[in-house]
Formats: sequence, C-alpha cells, structure tokens
Amino acid sequence: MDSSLLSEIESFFESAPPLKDRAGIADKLKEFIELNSPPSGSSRRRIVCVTSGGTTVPLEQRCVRYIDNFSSGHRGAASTEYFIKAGYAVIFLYRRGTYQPYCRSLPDNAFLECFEVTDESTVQVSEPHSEAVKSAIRDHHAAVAGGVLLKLPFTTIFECLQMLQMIAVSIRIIGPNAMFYLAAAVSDFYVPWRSMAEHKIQSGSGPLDMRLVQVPKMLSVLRKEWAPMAFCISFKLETDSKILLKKADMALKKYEMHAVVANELSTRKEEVVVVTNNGNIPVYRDKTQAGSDVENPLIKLLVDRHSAYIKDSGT
Ligand code: 9Z3
Repeated sequence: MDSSLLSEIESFFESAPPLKDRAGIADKLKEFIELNSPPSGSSRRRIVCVTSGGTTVPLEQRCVRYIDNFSSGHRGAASTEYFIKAGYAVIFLYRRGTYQPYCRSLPDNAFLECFEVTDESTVQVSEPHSEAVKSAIRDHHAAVAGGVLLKLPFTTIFECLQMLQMIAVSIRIIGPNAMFYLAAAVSDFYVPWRSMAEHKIQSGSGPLDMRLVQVPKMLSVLRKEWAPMAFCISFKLETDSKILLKKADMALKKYEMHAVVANELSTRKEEVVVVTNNGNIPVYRDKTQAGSDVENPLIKLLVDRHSAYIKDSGT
C-alpha cells in the first residue's frame, strides 16, 4: 500500500484524542463475536458492521463548535433491521441522536406523544401508537437479548474511525463471513487534534481562517490490512446526478470495494444503484406497498451477493 497514505493514517490515529472506554468497547466486541461465531461451533452467524449517521469535526478541543456531515441515520437503522431478519448479527456503529433500529416509525417526541398519564400512578400508551410502541420494544429486546445487536455510539470523526478500526481487526477472524456496510457520512476534512485551539475560538478578532486537512481514505486500509477477507460495501452520495455513477465506479475501483451503493440526496429513499464490477443494478422502493422502503430489496440483494462471495471463497 502507498506509504504516504499509511503515514497519513498513522498520524490521524496518533493525533486523535484517546477513545473513552476503549477497554470496555474491546470487551463488548470480543464477547459479541465469540457469541455469534464460536471458534468451535456449528451455529456461526455472519456478522455485519453497519455504520450510520454523520461524523462531526470539532473545531476546538473543548468543543463548542463543529462541522457536521448530513445523515439522519434512517438508512443504517432500517438496514440493520433487515440484516437481523436475514439472520445476521449486527454491530451498529452510529452517530448519537440519529435514527435507531426498530424505532423508525415512532414520532420524534415519542416519549411525550406515545404515552399518557391516566391517573396519578398510571402511564399508558396512547391508542394510535400502541402497535408501534409494542413492536419497537419487542423487536429491540429480542435482538439485544438474542445477542445479535451490538450498538456502539460515536459523535466525532475520531471516535468513529477508531471504533471502525477496532471492529475491523476484531472481526477479521471470521474471514469472508464478515461484512461492512458503510452508510455513515464520514467527513472528508478535519482539524488535527494537535493544531486545534484548546478553548472556544473568540469572535472579536474578525473573520476566521482555518485550515482543514484531508481525512485519509480508510477504505483502502480496511480492505487491505484491517479485514482483507471481509465483504465491503461503501456508499457514494452526490447531489448532482450527472456525476454520481462515475464517482461511485471510481470508488469501487480505487478502494476495491465489492459494491458501491450510489444515491442522490433528494431521491435516496426511492432508489439507489448498486455499482459492481459486473454492472450496475438499480434498486427501487416498491411504491405499490404502503410503508415500504428501498432498504428491503437492497439488503436482499446484498445478502445474496454476500452468499455468493462466501461460496466463492470456499469456506
Ligand atoms: C450515504 O450515502 C447514505 O445512503 C445517506 C443516507 C447518508 C445518504 P440517511 O442517513 O441518508 O438515511 O438520511 N452514505 C455515505 C455518504 C458519504 O459520505 N459517502 C462518502 C462519499 O460519498 C464515501 S464514504 O464520498
């Protein structure tokens, strides 16, 4: 691999603030992987790491201001549900405060809107929401109690990429049974921790000049070093549909992804195009079905592709 990229990656991680509770996260990962893929067991599940939501780039060490990347987390949350339905164990690496699996159909203010106080000591679910609340609680509990959903939150680009690296090196032992589904919107530029102001930047001294450094592309190192056997799906988001497929194809080749899901911001809930070395496959939401989403057919397609990949790799 390109040695300048390797040194950029090294300096990104070296300069990053240490991850809070690294040891606790490592324990959770170890336990989750052992449970779902016991070294000497026949009941091995495939494990997918779904990344979801946008990363922030802090501008101050004691952060008051930050740059953010757009993503509601809906794609990641919906996809997680479909992966679990398909028999996968999911490591859900998500931005705090974004959509969560099984809670997508609840209103924004779920706590206040779904419940009512009937007398001094009783809180009950208000009727229009009772089915949605019941199934959210039931399905979420089943996934967590069944040991097939591990949720790891991040806020900054530093936390997100440090955890992605930990996940990748811990699931490499399951080889081609591992999948990465990288739907998070990851910042392209960041302020290195060491050159970042410690305290809140003062506004009295006129316009703010700030130099942002390019975030080294972790996709190459994920594919080549961290988890070389894993099946890797990345996403390409554009607002200009004219350049979307070309950019997705460039990413496919440059980072040696197994597929790149191309989507345009305004139509992302209706259609995506799965770009592969054997051609492009458009995937649409089934408009004839109320409440349908594009993630349902998308995950079906990717699960089939993953099965073929596992078969090809002879395990
Ligand atoms: C995506 O393209 C996701 O599909 C969306 C999902 C973020 C658009 P929502 O969370 O939206 O349901 O609201 N994610 C990847 C975005 C991204 O930043 N990709 C990078 C790029 O396009 C490559 S890693 O350059």
